[in-house]
Amino acid sequence: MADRKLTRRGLIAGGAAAAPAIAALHEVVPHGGLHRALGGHQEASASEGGHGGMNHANPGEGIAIHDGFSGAVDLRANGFDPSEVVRDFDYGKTKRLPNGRLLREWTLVARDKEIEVAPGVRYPAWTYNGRIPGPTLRCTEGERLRIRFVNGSEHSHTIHFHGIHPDFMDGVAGVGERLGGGQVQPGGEFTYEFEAEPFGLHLYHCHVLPLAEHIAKGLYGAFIVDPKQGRPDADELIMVMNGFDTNFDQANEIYAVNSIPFHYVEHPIRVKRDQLVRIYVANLLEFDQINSFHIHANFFDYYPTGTRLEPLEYTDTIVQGQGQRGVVELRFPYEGKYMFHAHKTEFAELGWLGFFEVVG
Ligand SMILES: [Cu+2]
Repeated sequence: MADRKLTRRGLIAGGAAAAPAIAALHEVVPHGGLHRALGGHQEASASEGGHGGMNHANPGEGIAIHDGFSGAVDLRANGFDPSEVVRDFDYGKTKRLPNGRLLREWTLVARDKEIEVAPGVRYPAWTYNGRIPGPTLRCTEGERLRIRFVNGSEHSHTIHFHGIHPDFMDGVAGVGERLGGGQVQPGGEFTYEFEAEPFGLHLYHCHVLPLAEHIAKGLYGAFIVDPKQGRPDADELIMVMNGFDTNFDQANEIYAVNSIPFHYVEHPIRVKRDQLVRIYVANLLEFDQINSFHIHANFFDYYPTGTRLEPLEYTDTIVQGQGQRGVVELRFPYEGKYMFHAHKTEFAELGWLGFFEVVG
């Protein structure tokens, strides 16, 4: 379906320009929403009267929780599963330096790779280590960090880390070249090295022009610097809010956390009642002005950028621009299923929607 020229903005705007496209969708999906049409017509016909592949995850009511994609993506072929990504923190390898400090090392490889971003929708992505988001790199403030970047892609890339470091370690095309940094050509490599500071939830992403394309294609990930004293014990989760422009019209047709739309509807994130849950939430979404994060039937403490140990807000909804991120902490006092989604409801209907399953 990736070759189907479906323009979501045109559809939402409605009017004469959108009418032919809407008519075409209705031929394919008689009772379907515009986003269901993205899911492929074979599955869509099976969804008539049954609301697609979602009901089996919610037996009993027979009422759809969303009007989303039918079928499932091939997670094995993609090489990453959002149910694992959500708790996957990459601490790299460490060794003690002669001066007593800890050196922490990773290798990140840029690779061009096709990712099935919704059932039947294959997207020609650019990845770090074959996944989107890239590995969630995790360290502790004050450590020395060394990240070897190997460019196995057919395009030039970099890794630009958020944090505090000298310019030639900033991974920006046109800045670091005098010392071997800057743009890394296909087949080339560069090793970034800097201090882990400040503590908080940060990001890394490619910084080669056109920047929107290099980010939208998938070259980004989360970068957590833990405070020296640590944070209270918790069940920790990473949620990178993102999306995909599957028809290359500079607007997303698909929205998600950790890449696969509605994944956490079909596979709710299981947490324990009364346990502290800490969610690292980052917005890497390209093209849209804002993103947001909302949890149902609960409130949370919010630490913007995670750079202070005192929460700034007690709320149930936050808004983030691209590159903004923060730490969410909460406990679920009741067992059951609790929705979380973008309170940019358009995004929720296009995939940015999931559930916690709270167990005793
Ligand atoms: Cu790039």
